[in-house]
Amino acid sequence: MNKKEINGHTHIQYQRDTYELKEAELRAKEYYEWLDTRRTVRDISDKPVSKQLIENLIMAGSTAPSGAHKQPWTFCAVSGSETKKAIRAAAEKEEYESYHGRMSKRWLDDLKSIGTDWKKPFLEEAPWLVIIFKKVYEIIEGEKRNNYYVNESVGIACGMIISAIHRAGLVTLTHTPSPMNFLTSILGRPENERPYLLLPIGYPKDEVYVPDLNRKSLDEVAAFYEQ
Ligand code: IYR
Repeated sequence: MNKKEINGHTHIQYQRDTYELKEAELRAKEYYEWLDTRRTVRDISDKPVSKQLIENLIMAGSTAPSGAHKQPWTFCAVSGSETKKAIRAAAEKEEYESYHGRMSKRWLDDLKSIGTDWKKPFLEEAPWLVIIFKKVYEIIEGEKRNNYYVNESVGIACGMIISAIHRAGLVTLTHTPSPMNFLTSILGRPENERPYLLLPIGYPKDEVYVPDLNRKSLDEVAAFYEQ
């Protein structure tokens, strides 16, 4: 493998697969069409999912690019029923408050078509909950060192684990109880970590319904500048 030194650090030659344009176009189209079959599913079956599968999902998420390659994330995977129960109780307590006063009328109206409410049975029914924590800083040699682009990095890692979940034929939903600091205490996370997103993961229940929604068209989501 070819190597070179940059600022005293070894760089290795990038080995890549490339495709002729026609093939590349087809691969991009197929990947888009496959990603477009993903849906957020709230009815998650209690059918078991192995720890090995979850480990590989986490590793897929952890391939995300990150500011200065600090990889500022911890994926906490919960399968223990007592811990799931505690998380559900705390999340529902917060969500109850949110749905009964903390969220605006417009927000509640926007959620009507989605059909969510303060009850979160998936937090106990799903075989696994993966809670992604962002590491705002690290302590190195007793010194506090802030990480870079933490929200961007962790958001990308979440996107990558979500696509890996879809690839495995499993389902998830992006649960954001608010406030979600109860997760820090229940999971005993250190002071430099903040909860970012909770993903319950499992098989869908046998018969599941999801909102009949449309995704925005290319025209609505993109702007091209070709001059
Ligand atoms: N976090 C709450 C409310 C909620 C907010 C949005 I924006 C959604 O798209 C769905 C739900 C909850 O998890 O119910």
